[in-house]
Amino acid sequence: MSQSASGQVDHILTESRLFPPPQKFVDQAAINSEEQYQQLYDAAANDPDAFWDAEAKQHLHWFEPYQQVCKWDAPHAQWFVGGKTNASYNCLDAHIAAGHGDRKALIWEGEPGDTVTLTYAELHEQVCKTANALKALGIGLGDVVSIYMPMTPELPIAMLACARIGAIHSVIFAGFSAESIADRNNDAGAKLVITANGLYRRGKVLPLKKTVDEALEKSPTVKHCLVLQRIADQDTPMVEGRDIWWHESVASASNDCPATPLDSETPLFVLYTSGSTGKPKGILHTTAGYNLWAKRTFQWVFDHRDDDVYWCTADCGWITGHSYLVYGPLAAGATCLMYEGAPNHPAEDRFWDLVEKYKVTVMYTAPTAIRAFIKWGDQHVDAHDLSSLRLLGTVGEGINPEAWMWYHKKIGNEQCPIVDTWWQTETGGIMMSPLPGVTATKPGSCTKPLPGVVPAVIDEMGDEITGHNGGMLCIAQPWPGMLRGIWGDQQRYVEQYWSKVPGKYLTGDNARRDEDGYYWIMGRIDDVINVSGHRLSTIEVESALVSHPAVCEAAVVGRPHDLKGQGIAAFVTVRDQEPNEELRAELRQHVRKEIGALAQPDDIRFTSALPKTRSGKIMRRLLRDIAAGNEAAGDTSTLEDYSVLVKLREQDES
Ligand code: 6R9
Repeated sequence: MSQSASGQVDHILTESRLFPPPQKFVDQAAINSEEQYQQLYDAAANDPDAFWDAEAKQHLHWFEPYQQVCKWDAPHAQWFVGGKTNASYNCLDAHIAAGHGDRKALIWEGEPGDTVTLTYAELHEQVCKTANALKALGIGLGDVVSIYMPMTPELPIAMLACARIGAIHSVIFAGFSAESIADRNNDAGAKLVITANGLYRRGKVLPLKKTVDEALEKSPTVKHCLVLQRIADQDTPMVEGRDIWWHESVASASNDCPATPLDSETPLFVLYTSGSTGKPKGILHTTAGYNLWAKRTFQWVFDHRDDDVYWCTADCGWITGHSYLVYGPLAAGATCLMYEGAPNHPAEDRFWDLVEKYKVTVMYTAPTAIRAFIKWGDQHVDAHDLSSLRLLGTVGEGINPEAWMWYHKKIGNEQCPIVDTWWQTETGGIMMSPLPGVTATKPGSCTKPLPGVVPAVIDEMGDEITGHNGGMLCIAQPWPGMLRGIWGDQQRYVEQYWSKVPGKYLTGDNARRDEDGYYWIMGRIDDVINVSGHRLSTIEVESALVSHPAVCEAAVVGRPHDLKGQGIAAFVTVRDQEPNEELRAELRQHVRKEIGALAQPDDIRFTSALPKTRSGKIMRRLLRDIAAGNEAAGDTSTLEDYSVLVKLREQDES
């Protein structure tokens, strides 16, 4: 093997299994032929203005028409310029106007088992009352509202109430520290924080309001705090003049609150996402383009039908919760299941219990959850009837082919297509994914771009890679759901996304395109490992490890190596067995056999858990520091469980 050409990433793992959609699925799918997909794709690529004009007219409500479909002043885009719409109207009023007010919008279950069901008409009423309560607190057009809440119905209600009056929401994962909340409040200039007096997590109560109180000591822009009483008998000190109970102010508010006609480019929300170094950045999305992208990608990718019970397991604190629990499905009139708590409470079968109980038809979750289910054992799945499921989705990380196969067989009973959806906070919605009634899937590939998405794979010299090796994944044309900037830092927006490859959006991921035009995400650009001049992708080595029956999860990073430049360090969790030297040798041999000597890890460290973000992504950056024997540096605020890092460090010292 010669050294990687022009900084391309070598491709070493071959996955040749192919799964065409089951005929039963094809027969009922809205888009069910390759020709249909190609027609849509070509129409959007050849004449984007005409394509998106027709889409926007058909799929959004317009109080006033727009004058221009897309104004592209690179790298700044405006979509549906001069038009007036409202995302809350599109998600609620539009369905009531169409006579579907009685349709179920949200079916919610709390961790303790309490439930709430809201029809579109009922959700509309709650949103209107909440919007009026916000107005009474002085919130209006352009004001930023931080939302730090449990996964209760009031969370999407608060988001939609902001959208209804042109306030900008900034949802913060309920789990972040007081320091992180204050940072986000200050960066965005938030005027109000909405929270709850507590949150159930694995049967325990986390005192959210206490954390917010601490944050508010360092958040001078915040004037009020609206507090949901999630926990009945919890002592909750309220600050006179600042803190207001949700049940007092919302209950007494009027239910009459027409949606404000908002300019298409009115900011809808900021969502903070961690940079690999430095402070988190507030990704800005605006009203019309984002709403259209979330709605249409939802309909295309999940083949949405009115009788579906759709369940996205993501938290609203993550972009997936914004686009595929709130704005996409509600704009499409879907019935959404929402669950408050942990997947292993009271037992490891909670998700399957919910699927059976609510007859979920479409389920969208993350590889990290799938790997946890595998680890917990098949008996939890076997105890439930999952025959209502017709479609499965994943998002957040690459899915290792063996985890894909488990999802396909064990959860999908080989009857459900799997949509592996690649996208980012910045893209607003799904960019690449199979269309479930069309695309034959390959485990580990997000397959093809959606209409309107023009990907390009670029090498270090800035040239497009036409072969099958990997390079920087870029997007060559603006699309309606794209971010409009980084809050308060337009220069960082230009530098980070538009400077390295001129004229193209830099995703920060590496990818390769195979012989069939399928895309394979190879991990973050920063995570590439350079072994003796060969550039290897983390996911391929990880997938080779995970294909060994003893391995549950694997994270692979580069570490300094005297001879090779970088050596490979693998952090591995195993399924029900005690790891030992024999297994370590066997795993090295296994990787050698699967993908070659070059990719054989120099160190394998067994661990009980990997450091992850709150949305479940493995934080390889921290592992890199540990593998190199350094203190983990940089931002650790997004780490889900700090004790994992501490344990790994201790192991290192022992
Ligand atoms: C939606 C979301 C974005 C990053 C992205 C990539 C990784 C997401 C993926 C995937 C491989 C997939 N990622 N989906 N990698 N296959 N299907 O996750 O947004 O939290 O901003 O993360 O996640 O690395 O660049 P966000």
